[in-house]
Amino acid sequence: MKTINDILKVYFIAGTTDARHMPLPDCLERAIEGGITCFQYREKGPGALTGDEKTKMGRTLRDICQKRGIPFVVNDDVALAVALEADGIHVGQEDMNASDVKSRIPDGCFLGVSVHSFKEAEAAKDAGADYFGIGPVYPTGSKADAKDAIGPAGIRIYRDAGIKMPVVAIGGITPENTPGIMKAGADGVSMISAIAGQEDPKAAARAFQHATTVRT
Ligand code: 3NM
Repeated sequence: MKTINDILKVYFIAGTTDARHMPLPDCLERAIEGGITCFQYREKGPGALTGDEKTKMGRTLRDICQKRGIPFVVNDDVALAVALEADGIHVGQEDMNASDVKSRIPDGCFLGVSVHSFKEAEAAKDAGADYFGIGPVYPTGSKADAKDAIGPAGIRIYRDAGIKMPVVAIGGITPENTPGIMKAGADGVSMISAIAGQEDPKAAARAFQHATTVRT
């Protein structure tokens, strides 16, 4: 059985506007062929789908993930996560209270929380988080309100503080900078543009799969 650490390894995140060279479902199929270990549907920003269109897209993406045995995670939208019987939900600090979310999701649906400090990490753990998303490690063009980049050292401080929660790093991550992030103590890397923005999402995903397993 897959552990949460296995799932976090190459954690692809995207919404419809992030897929630059093809429709998102095609991009997801190719990313799966390349070896992603998890997919998060994050429909945000200008041009994002809403309402029925969002639900319909979510169902299409969930079906692709289900068919290929890849965990399907919904960003921030508990009602959608429950309706689509998602494998997981991810929430940011601004978006929703993690303990509220925990109380509304079924047993077996895992909970990821974005954290930016030890205090937030403790609160997320108390709320029942299954993993932390920590970033931005590097500057990102994919999130309008991203904080300052913390570098791999910003991941290591959580490990040095004795925090053992599974961690996925985020923000400006490429196959090239992945080994240093893993070495700093991350269990996996998550990315939007480095897969969704590429002409060949399969090759991009494969490069990440390789970069998370090489020893430095
Ligand atoms: N959250 P890219 S950075 C969704 O710091 C998200 O919490 C972040 O996109 C955080 O891989 C980010 O294209 C965007 O840099 C990541």
